[in-house]
Amino acid sequence: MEQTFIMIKPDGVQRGLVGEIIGRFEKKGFSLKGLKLITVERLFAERHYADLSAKPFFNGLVEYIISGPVVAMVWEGKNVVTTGRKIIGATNPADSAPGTIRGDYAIDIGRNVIHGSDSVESARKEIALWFPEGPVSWSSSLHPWIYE
Ligand code: FUP
Repeated sequence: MEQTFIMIKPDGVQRGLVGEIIGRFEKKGFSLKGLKLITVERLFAERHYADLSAKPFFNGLVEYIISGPVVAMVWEGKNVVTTGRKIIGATNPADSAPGTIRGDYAIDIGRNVIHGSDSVESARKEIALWFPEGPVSWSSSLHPWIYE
């Protein structure tokens, strides 16, 4: 089953949005397979965002990510990468639809509350980086009520 890496950024943690965000993924029917509250170091944040290292906003982005604890998670389910991105909403909250996490809780692109992997391949890399010990292996007893 497909997995994705979801991170509640420092603003989401500071603003008390952790429960709300986890609830949205849970209520959708996805399964939580990894979860930790962690403050990462600069080099780690730079590795996570390595693809963006040439962008003018890179340093500010890294400063933001290391400014406080984040909640790192692995979520599993059918099409969870694409559907997770839909639940999160467009990168710039000015364009995120109401009903999405960024659409409901964010205003500025540099404080957009949450990260979600943009492809199955990125998810694989990000899960390996953030969860070197591997996700937790368990099976939800709700599966027959969620999948036909
Ligand atoms: P996303 O996949 O939605 O997280 O978007 P990107 O990978 O393009 O960007 C990663 C993060 O960089 C965004 F969540 C916010 C930040 N960013 C800026 O601060 N300014 C920009 O112009 C673009 C992105």
